[in-house]
Amino acid sequence: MTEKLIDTFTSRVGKAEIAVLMPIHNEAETIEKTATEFYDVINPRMPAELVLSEDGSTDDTENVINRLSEKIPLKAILSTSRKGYAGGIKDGLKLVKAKYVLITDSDGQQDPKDFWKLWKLRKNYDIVSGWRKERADALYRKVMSKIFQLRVKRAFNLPNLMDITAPFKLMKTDLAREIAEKCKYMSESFWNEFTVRAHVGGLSIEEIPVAHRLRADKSATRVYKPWKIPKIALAQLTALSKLKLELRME
Ligand SMILES: Nc1nc2c(ncn2[C@@H]2O[C@H](COP(=O)(O)OP(=O)(O)O)[C@@H](O)[C@H]2O)c(=O)[nH]1
Ligand SMILES: [Mg+2]
Repeated sequence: MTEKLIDTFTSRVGKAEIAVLMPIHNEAETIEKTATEFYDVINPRMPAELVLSEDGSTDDTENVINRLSEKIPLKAILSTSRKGYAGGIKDGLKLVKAKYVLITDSDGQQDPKDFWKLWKLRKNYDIVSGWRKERADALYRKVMSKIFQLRVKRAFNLPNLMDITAPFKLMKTDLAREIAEKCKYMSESFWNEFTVRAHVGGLSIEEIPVAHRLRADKSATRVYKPWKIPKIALAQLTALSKLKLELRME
């Protein structure tokens, strides 16, 4: 695996209170638009440390990020081998210097304007999470997600959260790092494991309704391809058992 770091942020901006971290895999069509949209929405009011965590892309993503780093200040980690969603987030968090981090998908499904709704509440809760009230995903994807979230909620006695896996979460960076480092079973269902560990650790979680849009390139999910569903479902159930076992043993 070869890894490359880009940093046009530190010399041009230096410091920021908020970082926006995006995991990226094969997003050549979307990443420029998504990152620029976040930059344009947050930057007029305060500097934002954009951190792009890319791995394993086989399209033009790397070149797009290289070019983008000349246009807007950002940090990026680019890796030739795929780390999975969880791996991308964990490695991206290592680059973050800001006190708070918004972790959001890079495919344009989240609306950057919703950031301000979460930001207002950052001091009231440990984690502020965007609830996709009207989720713009394929039906099979929504059903699968709902069923697994219900199982997770039941298994760990979680409060009645509406959208555990919402990929739009704001929290202190130290906290994000601490919980993410513990997550080891659910790579693709990362937010399920993350939320369970946060709950077990006694953290407060608040959900705020946010918009959810079609992918910016109108393509399908990078992770939950229909033909991968049986394998993913099995992996999720195995991971759930392992997590149960670990947390019961503590
Ligand atoms: N770094 C990294 N990001 C990934 C990986 N797989 C998916 N992503 C990113 O994670 C986000 C969610 O993926 P997506 O396919 O949209 O999943 P869905 O929205 O849950 O259906 C997107 O921004 C992807 O680019 C991966 O292996 N590594
Ligand atoms: Mg998506």
